[in-house]
Amino acid sequence: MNIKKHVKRGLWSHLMKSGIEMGLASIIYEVGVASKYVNHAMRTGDLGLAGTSNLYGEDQLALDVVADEIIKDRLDHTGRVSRIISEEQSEIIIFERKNRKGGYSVCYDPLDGSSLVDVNLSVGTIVAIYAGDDPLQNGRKQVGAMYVLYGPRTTLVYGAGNGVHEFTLNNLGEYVLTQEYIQIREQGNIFSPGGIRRDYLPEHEKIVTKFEADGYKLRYSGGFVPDINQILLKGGGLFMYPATTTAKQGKLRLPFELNPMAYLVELAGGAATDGQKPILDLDCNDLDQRSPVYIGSRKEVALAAQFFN
Ligand code: P6P
Repeated sequence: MNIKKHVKRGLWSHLMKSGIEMGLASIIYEVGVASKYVNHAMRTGDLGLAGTSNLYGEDQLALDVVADEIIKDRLDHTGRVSRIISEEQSEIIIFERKNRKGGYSVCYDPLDGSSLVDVNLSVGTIVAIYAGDDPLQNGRKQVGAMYVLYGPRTTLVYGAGNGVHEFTLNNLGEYVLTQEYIQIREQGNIFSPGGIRRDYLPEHEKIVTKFEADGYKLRYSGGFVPDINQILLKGGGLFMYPATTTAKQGKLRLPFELNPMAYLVELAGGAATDGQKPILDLDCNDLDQRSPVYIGSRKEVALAAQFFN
């Protein structure tokens, strides 16, 4: 039996063959290690409240806090990360420099959409990686980004300048390559409207009406990671979370939700804007900076932009 065709390429082997710098590879790999513990905690642990709240005044689930601690610990373990921003932390965390040459900074959302876990819907970890000691950089400066989707299958998607690749966690606890050089179609057939219709501003109201009139299917799970993953892997489309009358800057955070997903979507041939300007060109000045977002297939992002001009 030719064993080779049954042994798929693992995450570390793929990272090594990709030629990316060892420190960056170890960060991506260690987030993969952390995700296995997060995955386990989610499927076996207590989902109660942690009795604390984050920067946004949101009650932290025990799972949010556990996921944040696990990922923070693994990033520290790499010895190559000097500063991190986490959705669960209220300030930039600095790791003392243990002879860390060529450090990286990481922005991450440990468990985006975590409140969906207790109704058994999919959630995810989102990570942006920068060279140097500043995690609040313009998204275009990212050297890599990734997400882990905890769904019926646990999958890890990463990009570091040379394609976007998907790995699936197998029963042996290994991430094995399942899709390589993922490309988003120029045009799709699904759309995620975001927000609450009564709060829409006129431009977004017209965009949503247009996509409905053109027969796009509405797909919106309440989880950014599964919704983006569907667009990335199932033929394109458009995810939106708009500015509204109650949230002029929208809801999603630039450092650890929008920048990493915009990096991956652009690397896969898609686009991501705030309605007009590319997400990756927005200056990132605050941990809790938000922006409206239109992200997915180039044709649909361009169509939405027409309503803002
Ligand atoms: P809404 C989850 O809380 C999240 O940050 C994203 O994962 C998701 O896309 C969005 O908020 C959903 O927001 O207002 O529809 O519940």
